[in-house]
Amino acid sequence: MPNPLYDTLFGRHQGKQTAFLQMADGTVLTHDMFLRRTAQFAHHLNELGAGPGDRVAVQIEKSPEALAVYAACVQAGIIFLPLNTAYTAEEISYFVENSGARVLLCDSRKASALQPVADRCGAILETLDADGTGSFAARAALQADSYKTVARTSDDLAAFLYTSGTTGRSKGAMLTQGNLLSNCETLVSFWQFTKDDTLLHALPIFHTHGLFVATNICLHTGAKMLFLPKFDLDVVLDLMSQATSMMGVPTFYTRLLGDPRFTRELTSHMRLFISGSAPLLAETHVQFEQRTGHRILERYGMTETNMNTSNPYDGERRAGTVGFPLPGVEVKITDSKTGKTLPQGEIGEVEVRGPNVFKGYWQMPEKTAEELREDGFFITGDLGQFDKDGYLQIVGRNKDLIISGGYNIYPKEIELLLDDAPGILESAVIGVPHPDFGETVVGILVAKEGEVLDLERIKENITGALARFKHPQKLIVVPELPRNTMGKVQKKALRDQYKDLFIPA
Ligand code: MCA
Ligand code: AMP
Repeated sequence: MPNPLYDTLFGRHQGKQTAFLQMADGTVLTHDMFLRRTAQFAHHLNELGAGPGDRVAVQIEKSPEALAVYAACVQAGIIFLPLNTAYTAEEISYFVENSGARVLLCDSRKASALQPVADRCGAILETLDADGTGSFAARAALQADSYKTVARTSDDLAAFLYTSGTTGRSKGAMLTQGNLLSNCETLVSFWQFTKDDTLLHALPIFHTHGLFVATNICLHTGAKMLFLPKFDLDVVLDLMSQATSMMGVPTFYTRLLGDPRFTRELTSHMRLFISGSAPLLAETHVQFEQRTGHRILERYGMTETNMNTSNPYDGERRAGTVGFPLPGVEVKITDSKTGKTLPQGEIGEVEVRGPNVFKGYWQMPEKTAEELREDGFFITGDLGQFDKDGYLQIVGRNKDLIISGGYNIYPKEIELLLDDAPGILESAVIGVPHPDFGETVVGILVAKEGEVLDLERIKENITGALARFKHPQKLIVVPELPRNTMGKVQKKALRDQYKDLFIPA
């Protein structure tokens, strides 16, 4: 029975004894070992009551086990819902409840904090640790190591990825098998990946970049992954000689450039460096070429769409641009108010359409209708323009979003918490330039009349509620927020005022 995503990424490697995953310590996993584990996981998920169309939420460390849960969900027709390992129990609670997940898998260190969440949401909690232990692994080990793949069509849902919203409420982007597969096939051929590649994989696998771009491409081609739990500069430098290619967020590349061990010699054998998830400064692009002789290939994507545009593999990779629409993907620049297509050279809203574009937001028809037009174009919230040669430049955002080290942070979520803290009249959260993360979070606070704010206490309130990467790096108290004549807070004025906070003089 066909299951296009499983057959293409996993099934085709059945029985192969080639090592496709290599850990930092040199241990390897073959396709055969991996797929046997996958089958056991699929059986156990069924045993826990999760079947086709159900959601399984997963907050586990990057590991072969985490990848096998993904594979098991695809094989069993279950919707895979990966969650950032930095999320707090409070954040996880929303995702489990909103998605109606039947099973929640977590690291055993988090089990006591997440058990009440699972109980409240009616989900079954099991543990799975990066070393292969945990209740889920132990019970799965008792299962058969082959599994009858559940039939699926391209239109069936394969994954939910939650993306925050400007209202502060996260939305579950529903991605189909066809969305993931079509994009993966396009990228394999566009970036010329083959089974002979070895990808230095230091990205997390709970987001599009590390999972549906990096991992899917390797699974599709049978390329090997040097599978690192996180971006550790020493380890990355150490393993670079074994790789042919690397994908990363701009912070990876600025950190590499900051180290004298990163040289032309170290990278001379490399085929390809790809950057995305956040803007790569033209300056970084130039420095990278001067140091290594390689031109980074920058591409542009979103959770809702996977990858939309890419600089060419052969041909000029133009700094400060995200290249051309990928084959099969249409991109247009429109007037935000009228929706009409603008002439080349004008700045407007970036809209995209293609087989890569998601199905909509889970149980949010109004939100879906606001962003996904009836004719299939998705309004990205990014502002861009095409240059005279057809390269797309992302020049800004029409949405209130901060991207820190490749992670998206929606100010509203933090503002809602700050506004609730004792003594605060109102707040504005902004992103300011940061040398390592590209942008970082700053909270601007106004106290209620006669109140003196206890900033330490305010920070503590945030700690329990929000993942660490969302915490403001600085809180600043001001007498009032700048507003325009309509009374709207002028965040641009605040960003201009505080733009040098983290930039060394
Ligand atoms: C970690 N910290 C951060 C971030 N990451 N703070 C702000 N922004 C971040 N991105 C905090 C930790 O909480 C900790 O705080 C301190 O920094 C050091 O933690 P550590 O784990 O050592 O951090 P790191 O390993 O240095 O991580 C930085 C990183 C990582 C390597 C840039 O954030 C990363 O791998 N980012 C990639 C994100 C990504 O994959 N995005 C793709 C989204 P403290 O010390 O105070 O406790 S998909 C997407 O956007 C679309 C589809 C696309 O186009 O790809
Ligand atoms: P996410 O919602 O996590 O999928 O993040 C998607 C957003 O990341 C896009 O809407 C852009 O704002 C941003 N993004 C991704 N790639 C790039 C890039 N190469 N240049 C600029 N922004 C990017």
